[in-house]
Amino acid sequence: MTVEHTLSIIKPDAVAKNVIGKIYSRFETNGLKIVASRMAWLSEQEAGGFYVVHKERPFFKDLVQFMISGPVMIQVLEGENSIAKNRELMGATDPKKAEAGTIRADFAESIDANAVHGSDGPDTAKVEIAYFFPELSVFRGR
Ligand code: IDP
Ligand code: MG
Repeated sequence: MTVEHTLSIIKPDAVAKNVIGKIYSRFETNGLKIVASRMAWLSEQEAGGFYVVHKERPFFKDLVQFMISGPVMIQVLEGENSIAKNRELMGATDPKKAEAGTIRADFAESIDANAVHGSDGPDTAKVEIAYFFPELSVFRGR
């Protein structure tokens, strides 16, 4: 297995709930290392650019408004199989369908406010890491 990097975001709902540390602890106890991080209050343009793949979806406008409703914590996670591992720890997009013990089951309220983002594959991980950490070429999926 190869060491991968993936982009994770703790969304405004989870930051407001004061559970950054609890979510970081899930990463750390499951073999994912935080190798870059920064807190940011995204602009509409930054959030819209990040979610551009969802531009035509009916929920796009609400998603962007939610993502700019407060600060977010953005991190690069490193580890074997980290992309799939992080998705597993996150749980299903809709917290009501997320497995018990996952981040979304434990910390999220709804499909709109669902606590975390995680890259869904090697290509998106590469693009998303470069989007928020353009200076860290070492983490661009190599
Ligand atoms: P993911 O975050 O689990 O990868 P995506 O399908 O990539 O899910 O959707 C991105 C984000 O858009 C979700 O995390 C969620 O916040 C929001 N979203 C997805 N589907 C819906 C929906 O049907 N209604 C409202 N918001 C949605
Ligand atoms: Mg996604």
